[in-house]
Amino acid sequence: MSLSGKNIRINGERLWDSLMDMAEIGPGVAGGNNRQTLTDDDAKGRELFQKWCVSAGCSMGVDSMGNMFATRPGADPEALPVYVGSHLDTQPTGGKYDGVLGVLGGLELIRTLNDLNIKTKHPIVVTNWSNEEGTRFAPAMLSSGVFAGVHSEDWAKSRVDANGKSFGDELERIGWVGDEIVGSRQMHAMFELHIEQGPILEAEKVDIGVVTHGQGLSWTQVTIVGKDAHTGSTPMHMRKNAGLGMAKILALVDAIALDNGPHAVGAAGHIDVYPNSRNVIPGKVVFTVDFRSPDLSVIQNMENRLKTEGQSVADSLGLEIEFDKVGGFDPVTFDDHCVGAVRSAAEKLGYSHMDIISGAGHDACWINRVAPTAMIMCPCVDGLSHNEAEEITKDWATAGADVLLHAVLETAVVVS
Ligand code: HGY
Ligand code: MN
Ligand code: MN
Repeated sequence: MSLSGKNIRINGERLWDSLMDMAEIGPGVAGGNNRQTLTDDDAKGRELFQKWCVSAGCSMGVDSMGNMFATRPGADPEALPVYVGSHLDTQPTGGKYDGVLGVLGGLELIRTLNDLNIKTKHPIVVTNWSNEEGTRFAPAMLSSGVFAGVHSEDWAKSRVDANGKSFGDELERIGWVGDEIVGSRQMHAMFELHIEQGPILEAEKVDIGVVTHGQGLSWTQVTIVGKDAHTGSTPMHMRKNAGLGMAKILALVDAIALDNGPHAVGAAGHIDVYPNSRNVIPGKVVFTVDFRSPDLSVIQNMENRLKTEGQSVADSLGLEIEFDKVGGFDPVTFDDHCVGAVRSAAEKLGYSHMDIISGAGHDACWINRVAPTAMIMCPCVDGLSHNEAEEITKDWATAGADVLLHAVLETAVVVS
């Protein structure tokens, strides 16, 4: 069948309806989602996704990290599959589209091929990667990292949440430990559709981001120990105020990122203060510094400055300080051929497009280590994400899924 290409599009209404149906599961408090990994809501989202995939004629596979794989058979069962997908887990105050667009955009691709009775040589597999966010169990992209051989399965399953529950126990509890060996699957290629989570595409009035690279990430957990004491009766010169040490170091993190601008960024999103009582000087604080840059040497320099200058801050205040690397990955260069398939799909479909570096981390960043990989991005309103007000337009979602469809058709080879 000669695919003219231009007239084959996904069903944007159906995709949007599926996004809205999934958003009903694990609602937030302000219109977004709180469907954190391995919670009962995550399990419900998995069940709904599986139900949809089975109705679309896919066979389901699940590996021992709970990664889900829905396979649409190809004409050549020996041909390695083309994978698409992303993640269904969300931040505690997450949006409806981060990750979910990539999973349901992949499902919509399958539904469209079924509607048009299109057969591809390579099978196509839609994936839901467990615990992309890393908010409940650090680090982010945990299960795609195990799949890519970056983390051992035992280490990953030993990661604990704020209540001391382990990934392995929680995956068992929700009943999503699969029988496949994680990482045993071979891929012909992988494409991940994702919202940009930044302001560039919207500001440039461009529909499609052709993601050539992903910036690197570093998570350093900082523990500062001082001494709990009375906030009223303890003279200032006698205090060992861990909170003050943290405040100075958070200002240092901002300065380090700005000194490495314009592409470096830095902040701390996770902060625990102990005992966190209004009239007790904090005796201990634990926080995670998130540094990112497209340049690995810049990330390393930022980490080194944090340690040396953070240590001086602690020494000056009589505090103990510890730095633990709890997550990170090097900057990523995606596969030229797959990136080319994304770019030519956007061109063929007449969508405006531009090359872009991903500011956020994604499962594709790890899968790029084991298979030719590329990403497609669509804009998001005000560049906002990891916020319940995250928003995209139906047109943006449709354009992204259309480009995903055609990039996959080019790679999976249409036979009829
Ligand atoms: O942290 C990230 O960049 C991703 O959203 N997990
Ligand atoms: Mn994401
Ligand atoms: Mn996210």
